[in-house]
Amino acid sequence: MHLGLGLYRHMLNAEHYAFARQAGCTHIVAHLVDYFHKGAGNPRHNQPTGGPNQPWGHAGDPERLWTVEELRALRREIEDAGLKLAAIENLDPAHWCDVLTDGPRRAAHIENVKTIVRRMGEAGIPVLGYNFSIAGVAGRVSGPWGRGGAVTVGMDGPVDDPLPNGVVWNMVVDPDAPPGTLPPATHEQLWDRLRRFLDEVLPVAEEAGVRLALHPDDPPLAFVRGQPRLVYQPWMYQRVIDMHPSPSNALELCVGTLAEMTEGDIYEAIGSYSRQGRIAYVHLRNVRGKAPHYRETFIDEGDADMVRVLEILDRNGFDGVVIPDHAPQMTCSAPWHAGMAHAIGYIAGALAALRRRPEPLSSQD
Ligand SMILES: [Mn+2]
Repeated sequence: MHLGLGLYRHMLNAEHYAFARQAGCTHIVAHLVDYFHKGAGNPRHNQPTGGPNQPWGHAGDPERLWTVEELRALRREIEDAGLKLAAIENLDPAHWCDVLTDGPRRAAHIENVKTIVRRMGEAGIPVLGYNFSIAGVAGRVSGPWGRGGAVTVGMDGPVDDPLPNGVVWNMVVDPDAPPGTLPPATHEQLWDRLRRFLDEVLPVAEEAGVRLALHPDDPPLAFVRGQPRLVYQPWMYQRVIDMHPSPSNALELCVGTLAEMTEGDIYEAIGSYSRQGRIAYVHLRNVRGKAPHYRETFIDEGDADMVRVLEILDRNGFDGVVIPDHAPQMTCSAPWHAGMAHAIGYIAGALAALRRRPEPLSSQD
């Protein structure tokens, strides 16, 4: 198991690579989508939140896909800093929103995804994290709810105001969209859209040597903003695995999102996915409560036992990358960095203790 750090687009630079190295990370997960673009009230030193009904920001240029040259340059600068590029996290909704909504440009948007996957293969980037969600990471609120008053995010009940036209995946994809709202899909339609997406893209991913890694729906609810969600209980993740036996059909396992789910047992679920070898990489964070009433917490103060999670992954031979997911903002002049350094240090300590231990403490997982 390897320790990594996820960096937002504006953090993909030498300073943040040095920070990652100094904290003990060996890998980087890179976000190429600028979630903060034109996003008023969405500070860049925190995870993107928007408001319960406000999108993060504006999506990128629909006509400009990431090039092989820029992907290679990114990998090279990360390797030059003594790190490895483990994954690209998230597609730009500008490039594939009609795959999510089954819109009129769906065929072109599927080709966009195939092109990006092929280019990642050419650039030697092994994993593409994605989030097959119409509303995206929406409906959350922010406040001083972490230990000692650290600012963190959470949810205060369902958010079902309909999604306006021109917003997909919590970003503005069409600023000139006519007034009105996006008609709601059904759960069956959404699963069918995923099936068609995997049917079309997985053969390309296999050929390119790229794994597609699905993040569960955050927050995990049956509906957010009137749109259905795909993976909002642990067994639905298994349904994704069962959909295609391809090793390129993998999970971006988000432990915090799993802990927010109302059904199942996260230790059993993580044991099962890891025994099947279907976890591409892991988001590690903790939470108190369950969707739609929960708070993100420091990694060592929530409901879930992070050491037990790492122990399960280790015992089942998981050899991928673990990154801290979101962390609370610590009160200082570098709130994001301090929150991340705290989480990384905690994970590094837990991994060191696991490596020293001759036998796992518990054997029921
Ligand atoms: Mn996550």
